[in-house]
Amino acid sequence: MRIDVLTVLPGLFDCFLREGVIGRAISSGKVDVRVHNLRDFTTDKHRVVDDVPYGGGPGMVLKPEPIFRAYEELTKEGEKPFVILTEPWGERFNQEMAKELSEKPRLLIICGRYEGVDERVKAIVDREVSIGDYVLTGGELPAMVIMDAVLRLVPGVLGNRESLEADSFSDRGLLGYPNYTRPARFRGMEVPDVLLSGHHAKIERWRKEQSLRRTLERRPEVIERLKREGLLTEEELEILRKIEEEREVGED
Ligand code: JE8
Repeated sequence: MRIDVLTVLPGLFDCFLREGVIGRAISSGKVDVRVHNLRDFTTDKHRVVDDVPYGGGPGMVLKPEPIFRAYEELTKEGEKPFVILTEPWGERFNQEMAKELSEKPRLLIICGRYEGVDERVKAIVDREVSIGDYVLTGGELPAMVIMDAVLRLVPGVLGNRESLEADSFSDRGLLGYPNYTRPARFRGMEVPDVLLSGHHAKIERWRKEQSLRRTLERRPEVIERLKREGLLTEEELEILRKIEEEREVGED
């Protein structure tokens, strides 16, 4: 997979693309990520990328010309990229979108700044994406969030140390189970005995129960949806009945 990123702040991406899982995936050549400075696509001496908004109002708007020039330059060779624009009111990013994007051969992520991009830029955008209902100072962090969630799904990127199988959200939106590692007792807090038992069936059952319990507590709407769509196994339904009975007893 190749990802091109267009931004006025390329330096923000340095550590993200050098460290950790993403850094290793790039250095090993499993993925190709290229960050482009929008100012390199200006033609004036001062490398101007923004201007005041028509109609007045606060702040500045990113001009369309440098973005279109960059798009035309970057799409001269190779496959046409799927173009993403990060902005506060875009389509909400989630695991399903991450999976969909991870299957595309090439992405171009345009990072807005200031008050955003000129509306005419949307003519080259395939999807406007938001990472949540809060306002950030620009589109670069959202671009890194999107790249992190997408690239980890590219085959070969996650090594043996990480695993997709037990991925929370990937399993029908269920939340993950609690994790523990050594020591078995830390400041009076014990690791659950079942995890020390070596009994894999019991451990799997405990983890399933913890995942359902956590999802019921924090995302009850996910449990309701899975029930409605018949996407829970008999074992999971039985566990949920037990949890709900415990809660009723606890409330009496
Ligand atoms: C951005 C953003 C995403 C999210 C993304 C791109 C470009 C006062 N103004 C600040 C209001 C409009 C946005 C201005 C800052 N900004 C924010 C985001 C985002 N994806 N989930 N929150 N914020 C840009 C400029």
